[in-house]
This record gives sequence, structure tokens and C-alpha cells, in this order.
Amino acid sequence: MSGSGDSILLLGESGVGKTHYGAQLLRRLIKKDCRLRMNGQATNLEPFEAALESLSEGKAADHTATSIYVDSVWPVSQEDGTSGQLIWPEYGGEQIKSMIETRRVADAWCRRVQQADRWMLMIRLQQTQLGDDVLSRPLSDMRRAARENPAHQISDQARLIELLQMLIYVRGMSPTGVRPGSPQLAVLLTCWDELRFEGTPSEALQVRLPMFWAFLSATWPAPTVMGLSALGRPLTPHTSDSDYSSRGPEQFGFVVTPEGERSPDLTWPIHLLLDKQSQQEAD
Ligand SMILES: Nc1nc2c(ncn2[C@@H]2O[C@H](COP(=O)(O)OP(=O)(O)O)[C@@H](O)[C@H]2O)c(=O)[nH]1
Ligand SMILES: [Mg+2]
Repeated sequence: MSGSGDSILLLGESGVGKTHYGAQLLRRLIKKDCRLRMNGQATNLEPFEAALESLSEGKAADHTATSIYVDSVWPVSQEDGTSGQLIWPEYGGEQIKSMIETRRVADAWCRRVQQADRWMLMIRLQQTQLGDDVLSRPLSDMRRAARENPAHQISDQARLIELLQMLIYVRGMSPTGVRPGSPQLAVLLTCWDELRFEGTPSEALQVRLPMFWAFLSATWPAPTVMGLSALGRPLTPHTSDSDYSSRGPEQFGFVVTPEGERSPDLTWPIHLLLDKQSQQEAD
């Protein structure tokens, strides 16, 4: 970890779990029993306060307002004593959606993309749908659908590829693959608890989003794919889960490592991303 700001570009459409992960991560950092721990005074915690409070009551938090973008600055250290500042953003995920839909990257986002050397893309597989093809929908059906003329929508896989391609362009990366100096990318499959998938996270991605996986692995050699369940189980905003509030939110949530093992250490994906970057700098 370098001494300067270790900013992570957190990418995720709305509803993938960015806010809840931020709140759970913050609590783990403060509790200091994970690989990464808070080492000083964090600033700009306001965006996470409501979520922290709701989780303590065993409830899910409300949705983040669209226009918000706030960087929280968290001074963190690792077990080996290295320290740095983690810059963790909080924003309404609709900003990413409109980026894809309008194919325009706002100036502020261009700067973030150019400056951050670590990108973390959060995908909630339950929220994505595979487009129909001849296997899932016979051609006779397709012909009927064409007559009915439903509005054309690009598939979720194509949207994610489009997003990465836009970021690669803004960053000035070679579209044919990662070179030294290119940002590290980790894909986090969120709400893993609702997936009920037995294999590793990259297997889940290959099964559920094969075209996106093909693009990802052609662009980033050996991309890091992890699973995340920030909450550990579903919560609702209005009914309190009494077990959750009595045991405390820090007892819940887990990460699935690229090898498919579960770990309660929610700081693991950040640790891995920071470590990969330092390895690349050392090479
Ligand atoms: N089952 C389950 N639900 C989650 C988890 N993390 C977040 N959620 C739910 O996913 C929804 C969106 O989460 P949120 O953090 O607001 O997403 P954001 O829009 O990306 O910030 C909320 O209803 C949460 O209760 C999780 O680990 N497991
Ligand atoms: Mg949010």
C-alpha cells in the first residue's frame, strides 16, 4: 500500500449493495479485527451514518439519492504495518446507469476514472438477465415477438461490457488488453447469499454472464472475481430482524474468495486489490 491516497473506483448500478457494503466495511475497519483496520480519524462519514444506524436495528437502509457523490476518507493500515488512505465513494447508482444509457462520461467521472488505479465493479447477479437466444427461445417465438415489436433493449451483459469499454477508452488503455500501468480490476458478485450457488465466484460469472466473462477475461488476464454478502442475509427497511440487532451487524456478512472459500473478513477484497497493485508496481 502506498502512503498517498489509495482511491478505489467503486462501480455499481443502483441496488447492487454499495451503501450496505460501505457501512459494514466501515464497522469492520473500526472494530479492527480484520486484515485492514482504521488507523486514525475517518472523515465524511455522514453518508454511511443512516445505514449504520439501520443495520444496528436489524433493518436495511433507504436508497441513496441519485445526485449524491461523496468521497469518504478512511486512514487504514494492514497487518504488516503498511498504511494509507482509502477513499471510499458513496453515490446514487443511477449515475452509472445514465452513463451507459447516454454513452457520456461526465467530467467528474472522467477524472475519477483517470486517477484511480483500482477499479471494483459490483454486480448483483440476481438483478441481471440473460438475453434470449435460440436455445432459450425458439425462432418461431422470435418471429411472433418481432411482429409485436417490443422496445429494443440491450442485454445486461452488453451494458456491462459497454460500461467497461467506455472506462477503458476514457482511461486511454489499449482496447486489446491490459498493459503495465493499467488499473487493477476486481469484480465483486454482491448479495451472494441470495444466489445459492455452490461453485466459485468466477464460475458463477461464467454461468450467468458468459459473454461478459469472455470480454473480461480477454481484457484483464486472470481477473479477480469474488463473492460478497455484506449483510449475510436479507433485511428489510421497516421490520427489524431481532437476531441481527441483538448479535450485532458485525457478526454477519461474508466474502467468498476467488477459490470459493468463505471468510467473515469483509476487508478482504480491498486488501487483495491493494496488494495486487503493489505487486504490479514492484514488477
Ligand atoms: N440478501 C442481501 N441483500 C443485500 C445485501 N446487501 C445489500 N442488500 C440489499 O440490496 C438492496 C440495495 O442495497 P444498497 O446498498 O442500497 O445498494 P446501492 O444502491 O448499490 O447502494 C437493499 O435492499 C439491501 O437490503 C446482502 O449482502 N444480501
Ligand atoms: Mg446506495
